[in-house]
Amino acid sequence: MIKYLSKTVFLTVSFAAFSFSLFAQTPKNTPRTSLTLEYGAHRIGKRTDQMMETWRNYGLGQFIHWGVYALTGGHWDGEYYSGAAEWIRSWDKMPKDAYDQLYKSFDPKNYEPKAWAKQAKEMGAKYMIITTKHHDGFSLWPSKYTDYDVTNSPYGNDIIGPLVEAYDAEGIDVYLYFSVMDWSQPGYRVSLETEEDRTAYEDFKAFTRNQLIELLELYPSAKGLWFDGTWDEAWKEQAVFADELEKEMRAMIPGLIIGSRFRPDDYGNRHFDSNGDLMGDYEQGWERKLPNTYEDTKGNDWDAVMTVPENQWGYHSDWRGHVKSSYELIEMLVKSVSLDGNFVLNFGPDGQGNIRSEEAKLAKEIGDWMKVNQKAIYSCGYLNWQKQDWGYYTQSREDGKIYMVVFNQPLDGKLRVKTADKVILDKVYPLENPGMILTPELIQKNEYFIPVIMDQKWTSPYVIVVESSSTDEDKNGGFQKAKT
Ligand code: FHN
Repeated sequence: MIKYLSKTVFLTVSFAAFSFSLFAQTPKNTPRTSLTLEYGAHRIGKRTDQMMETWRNYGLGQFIHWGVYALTGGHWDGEYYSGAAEWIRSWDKMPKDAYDQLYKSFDPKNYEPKAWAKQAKEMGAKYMIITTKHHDGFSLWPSKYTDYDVTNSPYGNDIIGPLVEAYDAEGIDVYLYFSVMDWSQPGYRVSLETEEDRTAYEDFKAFTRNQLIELLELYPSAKGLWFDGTWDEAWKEQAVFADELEKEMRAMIPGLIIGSRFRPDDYGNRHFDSNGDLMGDYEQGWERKLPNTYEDTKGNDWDAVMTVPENQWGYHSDWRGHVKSSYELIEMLVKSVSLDGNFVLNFGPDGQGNIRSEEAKLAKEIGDWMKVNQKAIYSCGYLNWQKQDWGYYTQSREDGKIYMVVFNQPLDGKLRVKTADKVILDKVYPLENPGMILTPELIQKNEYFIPVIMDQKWTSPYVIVVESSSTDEDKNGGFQKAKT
């Protein structure tokens, strides 16, 4: 079957490319042709089970990138590496042999997963993603299938188990990041050019499967897997294998969540299959960027993973360029929730297991904001009212309350609101002061100004709550529809 598939891939690649150019030019709402796919999306539309509902309602998550790359902190031999710190092995100024010996110095004396989990909880994270193995292949758990793991470092102990336990204890769901790309494995290939490549890659696939099953056996409280490093041509030929493996993993942990970065479809397409349907439980393509509109999300579940500097995931001791402020990160969080997504902020602890002070400060500032405003984040999502320049709407999936999160205070103190049709504004008040009732001023049908008190000093983004109901009658001022 694998052989058949790889031939098929070659024969059909031009057809697929042709179809894609057609799709790209197909105007919205025009029915398009459907390819018959054996390994495309498993479902059309969102998962509706409880576990996925929990995922959807997280709002804020934490990512942790940690591995032996943290020991170099983005430098080698006195020289500064300007790429992402966890990629330093691919830098021609760092000899690969030197990198591959780093694990012999991996002994993070200050690793305290309970402290990390407490800090994440204080920040308001509801889930976290930990790099069990990044592209270098160093496994942070005791793996039976490789010697390149934490048990052969001076630290000698499992990193992942105590971390899962600590985060579970804080009520933060854990997701296991796993890079399929693995520079440490002899069978790993970028592409399969020869029979020898194909034979070697079969070993690599068996190894990958073994490690994944091992992870799920060792840490069964994990809620999902967060895949990476699946863009190689070799992996894109593995639709049959990946589909079987995904089914096997899902059978091990009911409700397991796997995003769109794992499987390729019959034509080697990832994230979205050749018919444009999402593969996996949520879209995983939002890395260091956010969608701008709800249309950009195609109505799918999604999360965005974000670095504090421009592009550093693992520990880099010398952040250069723009470093995001908590204000910017809070805005990204709110924007994500307003577009039905989760926002995941990355942390890169140093080689000793310390969370750097800049990240600790951001976590504290975000946490302080969340303590006051979390109702606008947790269990909230998209509202179809026209976006306004003052900020973002979110709406509670639990009780329908609407939250206006204000980042730009209008100079006249009036927040413009354009509702959907047949909506009545019942009660409007600041989240921090529910007793202060604000009276909306009708401008025209479905459009209001909400006056906000100007003598109050706003030091951070604030939230106005709108309780509303809908009516069948046209009560909003009785304006007639314009006839054109
Ligand atoms: O190459 C990696 C990168 O180092 C980092 O792990 C990010 C996190 O989403 N993922 C990859 C690129 O997509």
